[in-house]
Amino acid sequence: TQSLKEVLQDVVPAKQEQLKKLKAEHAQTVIGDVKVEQVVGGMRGLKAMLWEASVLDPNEGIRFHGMTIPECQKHLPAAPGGKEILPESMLWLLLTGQVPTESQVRQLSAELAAKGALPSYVEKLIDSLPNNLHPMTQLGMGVAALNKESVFAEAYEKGIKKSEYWHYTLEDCLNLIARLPALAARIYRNVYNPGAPIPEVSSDLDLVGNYARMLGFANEDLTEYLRLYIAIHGDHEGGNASAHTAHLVGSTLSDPYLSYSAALYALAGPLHGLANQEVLRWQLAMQKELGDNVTHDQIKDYLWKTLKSGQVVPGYGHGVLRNPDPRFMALQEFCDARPELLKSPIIQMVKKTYEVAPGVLKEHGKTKNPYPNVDATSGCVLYHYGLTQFKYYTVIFGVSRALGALTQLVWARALGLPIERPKSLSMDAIEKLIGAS
Ligand code: AMX
Repeated sequence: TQSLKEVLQDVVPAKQEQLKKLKAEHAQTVIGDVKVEQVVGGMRGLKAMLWEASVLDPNEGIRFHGMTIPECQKHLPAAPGGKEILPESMLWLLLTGQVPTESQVRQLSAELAAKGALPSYVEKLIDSLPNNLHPMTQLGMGVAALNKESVFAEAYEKGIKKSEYWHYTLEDCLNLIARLPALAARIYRNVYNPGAPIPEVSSDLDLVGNYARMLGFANEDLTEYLRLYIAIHGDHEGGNASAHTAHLVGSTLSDPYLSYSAALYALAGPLHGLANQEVLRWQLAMQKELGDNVTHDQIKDYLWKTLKSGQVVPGYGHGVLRNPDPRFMALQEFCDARPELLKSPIIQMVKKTYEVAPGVLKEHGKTKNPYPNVDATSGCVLYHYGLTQFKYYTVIFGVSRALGALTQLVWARALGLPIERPKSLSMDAIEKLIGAS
C-alpha cells in the first residue's frame, strides 16, 4: 500500500510539468477582463487564483477534483461499519486527486491519531482563556500557538532549497489536521462542560471518531453526521474568504499554522463561516416568537421582518452559487433518511423555511442567489443531537476547512507559487485609467 506521501511524490512532478508548460505556452493568453464593478465589488468572478483541489460551478455547485458530492459519497471510503465519507478520504482526494483504497485511508487515520495529542503548552494556553471568549477566537489562538512545532519554519531558518518546501509544509499540514480535533474538543469542554476529564486520542479511531469522543458524545449517528459535515465543508475552491486568506498568508512563506490561524479569523465573520451560528440563533428566535408548529405564512412574515429591519437572512445567498447548494442537499438527505430527525421541531422549521425563503428573497429582489447555502441546515442536526451550543458551530467548520486550505498550501509550495501581490487602485487612479472626468 502506497502512503499519502508516496502517492504525492508520484503526482507532484506531473503537476509541476503542467504548470511549466502552461507558463511557457500561455503566459500572455487573456482569460478575462477586469471591470470596475469587480474592483469595487469584492472581486466577484475575477479569475485570478490557482487552486487545484476543487472548482465551484455557479449552477451545479462544488466538484472535488471533478467529483460531485454524490460521487464522493459513492466512491470515498467510510468508517468501518459507517456509510458517510470519512474526512481522511476527502483529504486524500483533495491532496492527490485520487480516490484512496480502504487500507490507505485506515493507514492515514492511524497516522493522524498517532500525531493527534496536543502539546501541553497549548493545553495550558487554552485552559487559561476566559470561557466567554468566543470559541473561534480560541481556536485561532491555539492554531497560531502550534507554530512553535512548525518543521517548515525550523527548516527554513536553517536554510532549505525551494524544491524541498512542500515536504516540510506537508508534514506541518498533517500534524495540524491531526491536532485540530483535540484542540477543538478542549475548547468545547472548557467552555461548556468544564472539569470533566477529556479522553486521550485513541489509536483505534478515525479523526472524527476521536473528535466526537473527546467532545463527549457517544452517539454514532452524530459521529456519522460530523464525518459527512467535515468531509463536505473541506474545500469550496480558493476564492472564499478563509481559503483565500490561508493562501495569501502562506504565500509569504508564513508557516501552515500561522496561515491557517489567519484563515480561521476570516471564517469567523458572519457573512462567511459564522453564518451557521447565526442561522441557529435566527431560527431559535423564530421558534421562541412563533412556537413549534409554525405555518409557512408565519415564516414568510418573519422573513420579511428580518429583511425590513435591514438584516440579511443567514444561510441564504452566495458569492458564486446561483442554485441550492449541493452541500445543503447532502445534509438534508441525511435527515430524510432518518425518520426520527424529521420529527425534530428545529429540523422541521429549517425545512419549512427553505420551502418559503427563496420566494421571499426573490420578491425582495436584492440577492443574486435566493437559495440556501450549506449553513442554512448544518446546525439544526447538531442541535437535535444535543450539541446545542451554537456559538461553537463555526469551530466544526474550522476543523473541516483545514482539509482544503492546507492541501492548497502543500500544492502552492510544490508548484513554487510566488508571494501574492495584486494591484490596488484609488478612485482617482481608476478615473484616470478609464478617461473619466
Ligand atoms: N439576505 C438579505 N440580503 C441579502 C442576502 C440574504 N441572505 N444575500 C445577499 N443579500 C443582499 C446583499 O447584502 C446585497 O445587498 P446590498 O446591495 O444592499 O449590499 C445584495 O443582496 C447583493 O448581494 P449578492 O451579490 O447576492 O451577494 P454577495 O456575493 O455580495 O454576498 C453573501 C454573498 C453570502 C455574503 C450574502 O448572500 C449573505 O450575506 N448571505 C447571508 C450570510 C450567509 O449565509 N453567509 C454564508 C455564505 C456561505 C459561507 O461562506 N459559509
